[in-house]
Amino acid sequence: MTRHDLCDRAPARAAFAQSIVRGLSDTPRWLSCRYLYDAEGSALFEAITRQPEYYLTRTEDALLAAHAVALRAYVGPSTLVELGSGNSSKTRHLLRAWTAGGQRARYVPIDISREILEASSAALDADFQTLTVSALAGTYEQAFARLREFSPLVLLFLGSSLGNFNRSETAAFLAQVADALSPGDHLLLGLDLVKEAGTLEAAYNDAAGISAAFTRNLFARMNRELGTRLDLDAIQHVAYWNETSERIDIFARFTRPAIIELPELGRTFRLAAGEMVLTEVSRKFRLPEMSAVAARHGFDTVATRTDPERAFALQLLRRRTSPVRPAVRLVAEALLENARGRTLELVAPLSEAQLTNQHSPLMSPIVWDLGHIANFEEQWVRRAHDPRGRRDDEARSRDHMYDAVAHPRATRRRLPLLERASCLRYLELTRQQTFDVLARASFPASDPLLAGGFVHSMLAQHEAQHSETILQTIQLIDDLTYEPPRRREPPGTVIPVDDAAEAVVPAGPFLMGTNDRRFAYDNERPAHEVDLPSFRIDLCPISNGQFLRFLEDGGYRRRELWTPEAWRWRIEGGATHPAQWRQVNDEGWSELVFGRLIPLALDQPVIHVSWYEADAYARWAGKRLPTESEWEKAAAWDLERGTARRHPWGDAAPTPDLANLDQTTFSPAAIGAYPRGISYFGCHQMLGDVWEWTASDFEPYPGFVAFPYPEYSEVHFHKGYKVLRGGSWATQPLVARNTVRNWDLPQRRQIFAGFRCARDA
Ligand code: AVI
Repeated sequence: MTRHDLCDRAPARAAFAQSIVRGLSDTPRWLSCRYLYDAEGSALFEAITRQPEYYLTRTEDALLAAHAVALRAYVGPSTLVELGSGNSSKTRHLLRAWTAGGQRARYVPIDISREILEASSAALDADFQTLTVSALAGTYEQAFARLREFSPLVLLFLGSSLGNFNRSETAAFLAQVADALSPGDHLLLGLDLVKEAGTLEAAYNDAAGISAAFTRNLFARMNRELGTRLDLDAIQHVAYWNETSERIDIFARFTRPAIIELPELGRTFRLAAGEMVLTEVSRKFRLPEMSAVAARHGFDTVATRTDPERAFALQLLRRRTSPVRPAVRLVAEALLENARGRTLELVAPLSEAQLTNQHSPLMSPIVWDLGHIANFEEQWVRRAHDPRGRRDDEARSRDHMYDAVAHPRATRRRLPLLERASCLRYLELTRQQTFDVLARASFPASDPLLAGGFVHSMLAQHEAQHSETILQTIQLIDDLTYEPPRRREPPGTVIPVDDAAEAVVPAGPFLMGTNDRRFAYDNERPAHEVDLPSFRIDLCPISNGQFLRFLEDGGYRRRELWTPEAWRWRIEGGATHPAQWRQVNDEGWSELVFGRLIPLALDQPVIHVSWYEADAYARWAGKRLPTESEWEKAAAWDLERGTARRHPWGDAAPTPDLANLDQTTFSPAAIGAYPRGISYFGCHQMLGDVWEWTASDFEPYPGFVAFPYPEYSEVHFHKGYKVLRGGSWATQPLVARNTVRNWDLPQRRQIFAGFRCARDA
C-alpha cells in the first residue's frame, strides 16, 4: 500500500469554526454536513447503515454484489478510484470482479481520514494479493487534480453521497469531475431513488435514535473542539420529506434559547427557542433526470441497475470522448468581439479633441491607446501565426510609435498620432486580418502561444484592460459630462454589514497564484504555497463614510499618520481629500463622477485614493494594509476543500448579482450590495467596485518565468510599484479573477482604487 497526503490536517478545526460562522450568519441558518463525520460521527453513521429502516446501504451492497462482473465487462481493465472510501466494505464486490482469475488491478481510495485509509488499505492488502492500493488522504477537490494519472479509471461515488449536495453543488461537482476525468473514463454513482414518503422518513428517523444522535453529535463536536457550551439535551433532530425539492431535510431544532460563542473568531450567535438550523439535505433521484444532468456535463449513461423495488440504483456513466467544447477559434473570436464592442462604445460619445488631447501627464491621449490596441494585436498575431514574416518600414514605424516603453505616457502627445477616423480604421483593418488568420489557424498544444488560444485571450484581455485605462482618462477630462451608451444605477445595500466587522483568517499554508496557461498572465504564475500567520481583514472595503471620519479627525493634517515620503507627497501636491471629492461653498462633500457633481455616497467604497492615503488611513484606524498574499488568501482560499477559488464566490463566471464589474454602473455600489459574491471567509466585494491597494511591492513569485514578453511584467518588478487586487466596476469580467495583479506607483490616484484594512490576529 502506498499513501499520499494531499492535505495538511491542521486546518480542520479552523475550517469547522469558519464554516459555523458562514452558516449561522446566513438566513435561514445552516451548518455544513461535512463536519458530521468526526470519529464519533463516522461510527454513528456506520451504525445508521445497520438500522432496519436505513435500506440504502444493504440495497446498494446487494446491487454491487449482483452486478460487479457486468460492470467490469462494461468498462474493461481500469483503475478503481473511490471518493469517500471509508472502510471500503461495499467496494470489495468490485475489487473481487476486478482481480478475478488473478488479474492485477489498482485501487485508489480517497478519504479525508488518514486513520481510516490506513486501516482499510492494510486489510485490503492482506485479502487481495493482486491488488495495488494507492491511498490518497485529502479532500475530493484536492484529489481531482491527480485523477488523470490513473486513467483509464472508474470513479466510484457510492452510498448516494451525491444526494448530500444541493442542486448547485451537484452541478459544480459534476463539472469538476468531468474536467478531472479523461475521455472514456467512467463514473459509477450509487443513487437513492424518489419513493413513498413514509419509507424515506423512517430511514432518517430510526426507532433506535441513532440518526438523532448523529445530528446531535455535530454540536457535541462543537463543544469538544471549539469549546462551545451547548446543552445537547435542548437539541432535537427533525427530518422530513421535502416534496418540492425531493429531498429529506434534516434540522437541529433548539427547544431552548442557545448561545454559540466562538471567541477566537470574535463571533457570538444567539438562537431562539424553536429555531431550526439545517444540518443536512439528502436528495433523492429520478434516473432519467440524472442522465440528462450528467449529459449536460459531458457524460453518456452506459448502464443502470436497480433492485426489484426500485429503491436504489447504480448508474454507470462514461466521459464522452469528444467533450462538447466550443472550438478554440470560436471562443477567441467571441472574446475579441466582446472586448472590441466595449472599446468602441466607450469612445463613441467623445469629440475629436477629447480623443486626441492629452488630459493628464499620467494618461495617454486616447487615440494612442486605441492605436496601441491595434498595433499590439497586429504584432502578436504575426508572432504567433507567422513568426518569420517580414515587417516593412511602415509597419516598423507603427510598432515604434505604439511602443509603451520607448514612449512614456507624458510624451505621447508629441507623437504623430492618428486622428479618430484613421485610428478606428486601423483597429478595424487589424481585426479583419486577425479573423482571416483565425479562420485558417490551428492551435497545436506544443506551441505555448497558440495552445488553447492563449495569444487571442491575451489580446482580448489587453484590449479589455486598455478600456479601463481609457475610462480613467475620461474621468480626468475637464469640462466633460460623459454620457455612456449603457449605464445602470449601482445596486444599494442588500445586507447591512457593520463597518467594523472583520474576518479572522487562521494561520496556515494556502496556494497562491495559478498555473493556468490559457488566461493567466506570467506574473500570476506559478502557483506556490505560502504559509501565513493568522490575520484579520475587513469584511468590506473602506467606505466614503469611514474615510470622511478620518478626514474630519484631521487625517490629512496629522503628520504622524503618514510615512515621511507620503507626507512629502501630501504637502507638495496639496492633497487634502480623495481626488474626486469636492466641497462646494463649505457645504457637505460631493464627488465629481464623470463630469457630474453628486452628493458623496457615504455607503459606497472610497475611490480615487493613493496608496499613501490608504496607508495613512489604516494607521489612523490602528490597522495596516493587507499584504497581497493576505488579500489573495481571504479572497480565494477555501479552507474546507483545500483549494483556491477563481473568484471569491467560487469558480462560476461573474454575473451582475455577484460583483460590480463590466463598466455598467460608472461608480462603485453600496457596501453590502453583493451578499452572494462573498468569499469563503465572508469578505464582501473583493472583486469589482474598487481595486484594492495592498502593502506589497510588485515582485515576481518564486519560479517566475517571463512569458510571452518581458515588457508585460518583468520590467516593472522592483521599481517601487505597489500591488492592487480585485478589479473595479470598470474591469471587464475577462480580466477579473482572484489571482490578477495590478500595480501602480503609491502616489497615483487616477486608478479606480480604494482599499480595505487588515491587522495581525
Ligand atoms: C452519507 N449520506 C449518503 C447519508 C444519507 O443518507 O444522506 C447520510 C445520512 N444522514 C443521516 N442519515 C444518513
